[in-house]
Amino acid sequence: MAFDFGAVTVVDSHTEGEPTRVVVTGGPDLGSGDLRARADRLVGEFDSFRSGVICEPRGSEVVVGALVCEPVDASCAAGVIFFNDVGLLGMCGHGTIGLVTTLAHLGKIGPGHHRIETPVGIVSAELHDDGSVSVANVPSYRYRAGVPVEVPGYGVLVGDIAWAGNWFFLIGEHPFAVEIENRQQLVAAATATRLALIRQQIAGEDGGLIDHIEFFAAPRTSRGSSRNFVLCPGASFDRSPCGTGTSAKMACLFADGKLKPGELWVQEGILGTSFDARIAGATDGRIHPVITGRAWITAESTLHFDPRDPFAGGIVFP
Ligand code: PYC
Repeated sequence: MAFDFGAVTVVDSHTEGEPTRVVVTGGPDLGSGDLRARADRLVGEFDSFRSGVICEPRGSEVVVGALVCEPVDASCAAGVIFFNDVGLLGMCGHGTIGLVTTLAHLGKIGPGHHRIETPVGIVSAELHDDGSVSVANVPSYRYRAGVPVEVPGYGVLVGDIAWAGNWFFLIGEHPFAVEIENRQQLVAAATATRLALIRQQIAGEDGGLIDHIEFFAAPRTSRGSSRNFVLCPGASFDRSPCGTGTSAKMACLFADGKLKPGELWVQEGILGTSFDARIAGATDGRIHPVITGRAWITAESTLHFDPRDPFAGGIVFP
């Protein structure tokens, strides 16, 4: 694999605790196809670039990458492909907040509305004067409710399956303490649940892989509506309340008649940070979720990929 990706410059940020690394310049030539085709090409032909940017020693399994691309739709400010230590993400709410904050930091956009193309559709983001960002995610819906899954070592867990730019399994009733101190047990239980879903061939519509597992608990604060823990694809958990996970939760609440368009939903994450969320409207049973949060710039760097470096493509754990 040649590691000639030009000068790869990145801006790092965190959104309510969850890191995003935006690749601003450099990277492989993915052609000019639609974002889905370019994303498939990224992991199909240039996967060492994905792992080199995200994995140790340059990053870690917690980081979500955002490769800025030329959009196909000229009404969009940017196109973006999200990825992490194990592969692609369809959409990423915290990552979009990080991307918008980064583009503003670089002087490429100002306050106002911006359309952004992703492999799963166009989202829009509003950069507010106070620096917070509201993301209007892709239409989201609950696909199946109350699905039992036998999880070895944990018994039967029952969850809903929802789409919000990624596939989620959302579990409200469970024996786990949704506390940061309990993260190892949460990661183990959520990983066992994801494996059980795969083995029992429980999937999203059209066989979509359910790669995000979400546990819920009562909020910690009087302002909060709920608290969550979200296992991301791979072995890491979302430090933020997860933008797509919050969208999936609102889709389930809407389907149950428990959240109406316009009502505020404050989703607390495992670190105690929160997203303010609302359903902007609904079409054919699909909600239009809007998630608001903040990101903070943490670094601007140039990444080096020396072909003689045995870990130029990152350390990829088996
Ligand atoms: O905020 O949507 C999100 C997200 C997905 C995975 C990590 N964060």
